[in-house]
Amino acid sequence: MNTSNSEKLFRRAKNVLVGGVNSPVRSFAAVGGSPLFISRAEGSYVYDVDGNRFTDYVASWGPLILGHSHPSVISAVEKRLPLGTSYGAPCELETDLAALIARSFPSIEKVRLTNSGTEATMSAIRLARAVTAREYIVKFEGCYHGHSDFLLVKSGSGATTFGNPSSAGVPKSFVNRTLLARYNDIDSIKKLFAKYPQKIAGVIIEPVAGNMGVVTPEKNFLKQLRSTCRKHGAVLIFDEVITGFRLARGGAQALFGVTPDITCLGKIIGGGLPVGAYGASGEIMGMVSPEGPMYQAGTLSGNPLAMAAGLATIKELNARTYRRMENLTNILVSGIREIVAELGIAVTVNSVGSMFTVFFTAERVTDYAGALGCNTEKYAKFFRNLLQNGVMFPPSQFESVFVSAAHTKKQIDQTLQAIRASLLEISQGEKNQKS
Ligand code: KE4
Repeated sequence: MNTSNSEKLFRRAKNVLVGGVNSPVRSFAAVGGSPLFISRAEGSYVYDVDGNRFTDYVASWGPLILGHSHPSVISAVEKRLPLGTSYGAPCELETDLAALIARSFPSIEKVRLTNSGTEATMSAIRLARAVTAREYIVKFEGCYHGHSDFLLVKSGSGATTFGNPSSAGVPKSFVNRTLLARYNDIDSIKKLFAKYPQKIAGVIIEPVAGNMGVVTPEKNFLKQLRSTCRKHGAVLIFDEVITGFRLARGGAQALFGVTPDITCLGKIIGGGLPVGAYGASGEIMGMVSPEGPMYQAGTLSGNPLAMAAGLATIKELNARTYRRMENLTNILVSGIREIVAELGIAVTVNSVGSMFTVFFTAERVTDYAGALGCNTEKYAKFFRNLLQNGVMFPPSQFESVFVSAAHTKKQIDQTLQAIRASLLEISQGEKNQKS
């Protein structure tokens, strides 16, 4: 596969962009090789600057649930563009998106829109502290909630991918109020509440983790978390930046029937343009400026182009679309399980809705330790083989694969052929090593 133009552009990029990228996980540093520079994307395909076409399962890390350049999204942004790009003043589209979010999430009465998921979760933590007048927060090992200082502790996604789950540059004083619990282990939470009585402001969790790779909550875990937080007067924050409008129109909280106090959103609600949001009851959100004493702001928050793209995206998401994406995902995941069983490769696949991860381990992956036990070298080889076979998975073991509404059964079948060829090479490599 010729990638000479990408390599040339990467060399140029590295002169002025740190690592040649604007987000570390795009650098391919975890999987080897030079990152592909994309020239255009349409439907479920991305095209690199060397003219190679790939069936895309990164979906810009989640936002492109309809696939790339969906006609409704493009047309909505094209119609909006001549009216201006940003006003720094209220625009009706912001109310329209906030109202759509509130209609989709019964736990949300009022919303604040931001420009990223990081801003949304950072603000939600500040809000939990403002509401409770407490200082400690709890996050789960392996969950990633963006890069605000106090949440960069044993974080997943790129932080784990590059071996710095607790980042340099974050003073100890910034994280000494951040406590860590273990995913799917309710006792680890109960112990923290016992050790820090009346001190924990909030608990933040990815209700389905996407940043260890996909890790699903075990039976009753979220329900027990909900009751434990309520018992101790702590705010429960669902970080649904990935799962919001991904797993269902009402996100993971609809799927699992557990209601958080604050919900964070992002990705899909911007349709591929910069966005984030946090929302809760009117009472809780009443703490946020200008109604209340908790300050948070943003020059481009509620940007009309992002609002137009987000509204157009969500309007296309109906029960039939979700069912179709889930059916295609189940075909893909079942096919992978059959292939690895036939080839005798140690792989576990975790899957929910239209998101899944292929973990290179024989063990179940139910928490961060399980994810860290995976063979990331094998994942890297699998990733590179897939690229050679025209399929783009996320360039890290600790991310989610996303099926979009643009994928077809034919493409899923083709992807399974590419996966078989990619895994066969690994299996043969293992056999050669043994002989
Ligand atoms: P952003 O600040 O990147 O918009 O959102 C941060 C965030 C918050 N919460 C969850 C659950 C998230 O997954 C994210 C960001 N996700 C990563 C990929 N897993 C973004 C990709 C990247 O960092 O380049």
